Amino acid sequence: MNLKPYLSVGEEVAKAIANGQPVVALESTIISHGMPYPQNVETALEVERIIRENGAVPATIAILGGTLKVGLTPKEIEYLGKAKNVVKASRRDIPFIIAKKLDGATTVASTMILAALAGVKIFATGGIGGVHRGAQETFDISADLQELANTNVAVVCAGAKSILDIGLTLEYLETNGVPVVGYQTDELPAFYTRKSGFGVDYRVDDPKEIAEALKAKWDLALNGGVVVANPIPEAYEMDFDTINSAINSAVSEAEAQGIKGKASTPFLLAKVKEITAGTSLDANIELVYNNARVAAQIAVELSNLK
Ligand code: PSU
Ligand code: MN
Repeated sequence: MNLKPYLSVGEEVAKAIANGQPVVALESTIISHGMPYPQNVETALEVERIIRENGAVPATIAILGGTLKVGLTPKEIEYLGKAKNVVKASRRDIPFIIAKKLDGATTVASTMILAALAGVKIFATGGIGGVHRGAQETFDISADLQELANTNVAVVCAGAKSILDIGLTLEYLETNGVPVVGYQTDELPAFYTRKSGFGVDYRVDDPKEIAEALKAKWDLALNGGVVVANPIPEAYEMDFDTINSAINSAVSEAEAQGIKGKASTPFLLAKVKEITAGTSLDANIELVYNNARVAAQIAVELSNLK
């Protein structure tokens, strides 16, 4: 594969990868479509700081002017956070964003693809896409799940939001052989809350044990990703009923307005934030910090095993 014309890896990230040092990938749809300015940029920069503090090198990923970038500069993060014409880029979009020399914010799926191309194995984000409620009618299933089935990157997230059908999301992951690991929990967290009513496949309390499982999985060519579900810290958890009633209203409004396809997830996130008067955004930011910390710890352990 000749990546040279397409891929540009930041200097610090390239050095770390070459030396087998720990690197954590970060997505950019959360910056451009998941949070408003300026909190999006502040959060993205703070996440990078937390990853460094925990001994790893951050690699924020996006497509800029048609170039696949692994390791943005703070200036590029600021640009993405303010820019208006950034395309939400999943797997299907990548070749056309390259050909048209556009800016693209990478979802979980496309961040995994770019991370894997560069050789980055651990990725921290807020939440993954999944099987949407009503998918039996709409067929709305995030391409993130198919990517997790195929691409060798572990995604540290705060579980699945109940804008999704969590039960169906878990079934889909099971069919595709994607392990769902609870970090220090027996129960899958539901993003804003620590509980979802659904269990995880394995509880693991120690980043080293997760690293050992990842190494074994990929040594054995059991290709695909792993979901590491890390509950939001108790202090920032939202009230279960408050957040669920906000999500229910957001889902009804999306249906009423006929919101479909790639617009669906950003619409729901923005609505939930509006209904909760911004408290969901505060929770969202804190859980991302928490995921960055754990992802860095896993990346450090994985680099020690090699
Ligand atoms: N969930 C969040 N915040 C986000 C996303 C999901 O809490 O920003 C973004 C991620 O980039 C994820 C994408 O990969 O939405 C999923 O979009 P879709 O459902 O269209 O695949
Ligand atoms: Mn979708």
